[in-house]
Amino acid sequence: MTTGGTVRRLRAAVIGTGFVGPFHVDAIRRTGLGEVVAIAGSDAGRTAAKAAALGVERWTADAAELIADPSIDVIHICTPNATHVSLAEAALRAGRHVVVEKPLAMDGEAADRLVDVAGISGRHAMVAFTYRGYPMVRRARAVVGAGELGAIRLVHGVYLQDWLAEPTDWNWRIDPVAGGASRAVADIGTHWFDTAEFISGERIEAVLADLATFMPLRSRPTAGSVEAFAGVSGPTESVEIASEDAATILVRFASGARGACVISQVSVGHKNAFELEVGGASRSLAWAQESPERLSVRTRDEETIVVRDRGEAGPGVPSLPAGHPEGWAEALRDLLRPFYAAISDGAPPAAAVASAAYPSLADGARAIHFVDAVLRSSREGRWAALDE
Ligand code: SOE
Repeated sequence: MTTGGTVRRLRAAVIGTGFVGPFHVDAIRRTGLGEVVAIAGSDAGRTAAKAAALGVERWTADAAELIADPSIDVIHICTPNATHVSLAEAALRAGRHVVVEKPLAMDGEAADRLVDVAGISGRHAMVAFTYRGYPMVRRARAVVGAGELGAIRLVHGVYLQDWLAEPTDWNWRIDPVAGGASRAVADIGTHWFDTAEFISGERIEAVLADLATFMPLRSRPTAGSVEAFAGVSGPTESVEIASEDAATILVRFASGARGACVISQVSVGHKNAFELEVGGASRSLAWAQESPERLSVRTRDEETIVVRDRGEAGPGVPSLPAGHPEGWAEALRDLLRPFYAAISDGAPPAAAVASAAYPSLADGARAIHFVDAVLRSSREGRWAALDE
């Protein structure tokens, strides 16, 4: 979209002002294709303060007001999990393009319904699988896609955090009404699942999962909300916990490849240790989020460290020169840019989805079917298929 030789920036609004919402504000601006015209949050005072801090002029405690505003092109949904589907559905029906945080929905059925709504809306809709935005994740996908590893045998790894390691740590993700039946798997296991499939090009068809709740009681603040990674202060009450602190999961791929992952938010000393290895018949390849600018590629007799160079930046993204570390915030920017470009260019949503220009709601729904299968498997003590 151009006006008088300049690109018309898409007008975006971000709903949700907790941990991730402000990073969406930043990433939208850094795509060069969008401007943030408004934010919405559940608490008027907190939202006003965030708007001031982020330099966003308009704010509201009523998300519906932004969804209904025809001058807004794109709505970002960065709210607790339980509200993703209703907000996304309302935004799509109102004619907005949507970016939805993961996990897309509270269960597979709701996720599938939302995919259908998106399909008939004629709007672009994506789920924020941020880790796909890392240059070396895209490079890993290209290496595997070029057949350099040979037939894939094993895909395995971990996603370990420690911000919920103490019974006094709290966040809405622990509350099943806001977060859902699954916690660690829904919150970060979905990233592992999506990135494993994105890099390996393989599809997980079944899981055997064992979920663990090490702290059956936690202290919940009696007032106010606590953002992810923030400490708790003020009075608390003791509540019983049903969702998992950690999960060990065996995975089986449609091709016959096998894998496993350990997902945990209570692994002391690990902040965001997301690691993935793909082993093929002739090479194996490994990526680790905390050293995101390198890949290790091994043969039987040598290990090569592949580093990010100029070629890995997304098209049009003003990425930093190699050697100037890029990380999570840049990955979100690089994930959003093709989405905003597709809207600006008037690309049909179906074509953008078919070319995997961005992670689609169908990709988001697949990850929810993974979560459902993990819960089923752990409950019933058996292998569970994603498409049961
Ligand atoms: C908290 O576990 C969290 O912020 C997740 O919600 C994000 O998706 C992940 O990228 C980092 O950790």
